[in-house]
Amino acid sequence: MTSTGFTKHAQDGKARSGVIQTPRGDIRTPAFMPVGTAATVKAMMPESVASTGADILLGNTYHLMLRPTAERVAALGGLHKFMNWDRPILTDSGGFQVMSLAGLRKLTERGVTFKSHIDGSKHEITPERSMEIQELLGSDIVMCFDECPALPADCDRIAESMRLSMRWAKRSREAFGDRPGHMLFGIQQGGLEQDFRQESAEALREIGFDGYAVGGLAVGEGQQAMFSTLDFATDMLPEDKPRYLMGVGKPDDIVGAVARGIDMMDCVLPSRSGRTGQVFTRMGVLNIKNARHMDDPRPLDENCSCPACQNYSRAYLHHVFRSQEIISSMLLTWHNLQYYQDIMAGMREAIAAGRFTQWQADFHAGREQGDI
Ligand code: PRF
Ligand code: ZN
Repeated sequence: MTSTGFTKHAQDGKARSGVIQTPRGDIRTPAFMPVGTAATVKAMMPESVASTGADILLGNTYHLMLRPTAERVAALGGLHKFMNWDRPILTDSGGFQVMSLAGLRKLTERGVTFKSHIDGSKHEITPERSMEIQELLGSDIVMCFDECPALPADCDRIAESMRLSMRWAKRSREAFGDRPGHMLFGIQQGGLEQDFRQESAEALREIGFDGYAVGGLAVGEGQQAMFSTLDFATDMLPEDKPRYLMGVGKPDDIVGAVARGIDMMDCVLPSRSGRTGQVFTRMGVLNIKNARHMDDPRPLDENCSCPACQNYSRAYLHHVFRSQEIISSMLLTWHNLQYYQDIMAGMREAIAAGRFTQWQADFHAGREQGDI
């Protein structure tokens, strides 16, 4: 079995570029992972997702265990075969989604029991069960089972929750065992508090993981607080392992996170926004629903290589959005994912060339032109 690893090629300030090696192919970092919650990146064919430059997708334990079930996916040959994506897949462990999506739920030392948001049926996830589900799915990068409170939350609640997640991290590590070709990532918690983040990082380093995620951010604290926390949180994690900021974010969140030493991110924003008509461009955000696009023959972004920009006018995209045509979601999602991957590629090149500071300045200047 080919082994896994992380090779850092360049560093510029705190920003790093490199490669995560897996038997299913390399992941170039900094990496953005499109979200394929229900075994599909909504409105996209897998080959189209790959064409944007995505090396890895994110899948979800919570959704797939409820429907179609992990056992069914395993019987059909695993998630990669099931959804026709042969590159790496990272799966989230379920706890965070239970807390944000499930109905009635109960948290104990053992794990979490909850009612499905789909049919109200009762389920349990423990660290051991989460590891089993992620193995059944065939995930390449498995996430520890964790838990995190929405912010603001009081200090005792944040500390208690973080310590529970660290005990679950140990159980996740033991249940995962030794699986060559697969990686297990720990998840740092601890809210915005430096000492809790430190305690969490030490607990995870003591256990030992193939990569380290920063969890519990982008949960209502705002960008400034998130950046201030990242200013110290990433430094607490091993320098020679990939660092993953979970569930982030807007384009400027992503750039700021990379500047603070983050290597991987995921977010529903580019794909979800594609379906609601919000379009990300080098010049800023536009909403295709707006009547001012009705007669506009220009593409969304002159400099974008995606099919929406190569072949269609803003006027057409406005029309199909207003008419609720399926192609609207397809084209806008494709464009947004292309834009996110272009940002990542731009950052990787700039870091390698030692000009990341200039790249950041250009990125911010481009978004302030206002004429979109
Ligand atoms: N833990 C897990 N998944 C997550 C988060 C977390 O803290 C977040 C927080 N932004 C998003 N997804 N397991
Ligand atoms: Zn485009």
